[in-house]
Amino acid sequence: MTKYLVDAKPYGYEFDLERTALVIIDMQRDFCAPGGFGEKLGNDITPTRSIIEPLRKVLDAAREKGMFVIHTREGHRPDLSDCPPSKLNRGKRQGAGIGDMGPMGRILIRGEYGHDIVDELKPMEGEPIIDKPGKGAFYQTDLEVILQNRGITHLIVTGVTTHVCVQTTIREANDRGFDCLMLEDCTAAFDPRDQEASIRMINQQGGIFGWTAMSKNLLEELVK
Ligand code: TIU
Repeated sequence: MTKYLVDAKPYGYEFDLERTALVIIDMQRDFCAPGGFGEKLGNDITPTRSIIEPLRKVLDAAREKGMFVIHTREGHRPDLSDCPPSKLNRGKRQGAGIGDMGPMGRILIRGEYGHDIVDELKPMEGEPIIDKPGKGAFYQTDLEVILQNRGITHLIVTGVTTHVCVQTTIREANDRGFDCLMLEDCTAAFDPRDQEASIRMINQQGGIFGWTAMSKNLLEELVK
């Protein structure tokens, strides 16, 4: 086992390379490009775009080390049969109807251009893509069994948005016994207050849901 110790809050995050996965949540055009779901909900997408570059560095380092990498995408079947009416109705009230036509195709629909992952973070062969209907990556997906089969116990979690899909996934993972490190500068919320609050919610009370750290702390450790 190759052991690492990352300077993190509330204390050092220790992991074995072979038992750790880098999880990249929903880095889809629908959250990071103009005209997508994120922007249609009334948000400024500058923060979600700004993490593409630091995240790319982490992804490169993880691939270099042979760390297991997993990508997720939020989205639905074209006939919307897997989209709860409640989710559909709330999106419509906000002017962001799931399935509505936008500049990148139908919003949050699998197979559409806007639903796919941004070019800079395109998955490589062998890196599973988890298509999820909800905010949490464990809900109604095969993520847990994929992690179990690989002997994964630790997750380094990145992506968007911090207060919605990233937090929900970390909470789900924590209850399933995974030790999660969230990278503060490789996650983004549309509002900086949500980013700050999310970081505090995770690492408070002795690491109630997990750890947080800046990506440079992980990168410094990985090059050793
Ligand atoms: N709206 C919002 O902040 N996020 C989502 O709806 N999905 C994800 O976080 N991926």
